Amino acid sequence: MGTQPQVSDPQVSPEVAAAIAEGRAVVALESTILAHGLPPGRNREVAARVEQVVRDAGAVPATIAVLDGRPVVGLDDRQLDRVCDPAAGLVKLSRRDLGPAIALGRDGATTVAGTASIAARAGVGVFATGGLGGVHRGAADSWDVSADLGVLAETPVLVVCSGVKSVLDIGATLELLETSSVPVLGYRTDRFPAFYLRESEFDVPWRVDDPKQAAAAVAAHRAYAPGQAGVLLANPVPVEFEMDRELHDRLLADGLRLLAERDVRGKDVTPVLLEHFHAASGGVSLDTNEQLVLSNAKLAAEVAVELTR
Ligand code: PSU
Ligand code: MN
Repeated sequence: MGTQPQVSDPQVSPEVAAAIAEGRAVVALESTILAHGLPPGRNREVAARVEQVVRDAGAVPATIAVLDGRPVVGLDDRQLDRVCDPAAGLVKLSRRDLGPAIALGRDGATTVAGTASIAARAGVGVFATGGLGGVHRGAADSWDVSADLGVLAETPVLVVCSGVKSVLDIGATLELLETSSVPVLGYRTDRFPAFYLRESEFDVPWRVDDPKQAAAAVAAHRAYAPGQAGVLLANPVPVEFEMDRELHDRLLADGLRLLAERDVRGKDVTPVLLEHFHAASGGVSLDTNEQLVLSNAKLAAEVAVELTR
């Protein structure tokens, strides 16, 4: 066997590295939502606000991306500018894309799957985002199932999100999470949230009512599924920012039609749908999206703080 080329460790910012070394709370944040989920301008504002919310709750934010082929944990202001600049042309990186992107020295924004993999390697166990990827409608024909699900099953990271979008097959997504032994915790809810809406028609298997309970469940699960213990904490969008159901249903129907008409596939499906929601709702969906991300970041920080006790 020949010698293997050296693969470098992630570049961890000094602030994040110090927090990890001292056992203080750190919250990982993804960059696909910035580069491909929110429009230019707004994305940079959201990036700053989300980090501030994490700080206000007593944790250190670590936004993650791959820049010049180097996974970066804890982007600085200039790196955040770059991720949020459409002219920088970042590609979307799921876990399967990390190897090639690193090897070829590329720039990319990481999905939940990509971010969780890098976070775990850096020793960060709590992660906040907007929505998790899932099983797409019609997956029986298209086989379109987000890698987020498989990665969560194998990666010891808590993902705090507002459930999955109703553009997905929520029932099938929950079934796959059950098969994968990923605990799904509803935060102060008995129903699994549907991103823009506080409730889907599906129940959560477990409910927790404060960050302490959530942290205890994560710690106990980690002890019994070491090394592969992803957990999902599903936090509904704050009630005052929930989308009107009629508007939601109309956007959804139009969005699904658009996908079929344009024959959109693969990694483009989620960004195209998001863009449709933002454009067709005149920005209403953007406010909902921003507020749920802020709420998830705050909760993730609170749970991360509990986990350090
Ligand atoms: N769902 C959202 N907003 C997002 C995403 C999902 O409501 O921005 C992004 C996340 O980065 C997620 C990814 O990990 O899309 C899933 O993409 P795919 O379905 O191609 O696996
Ligand atoms: Mn997909």
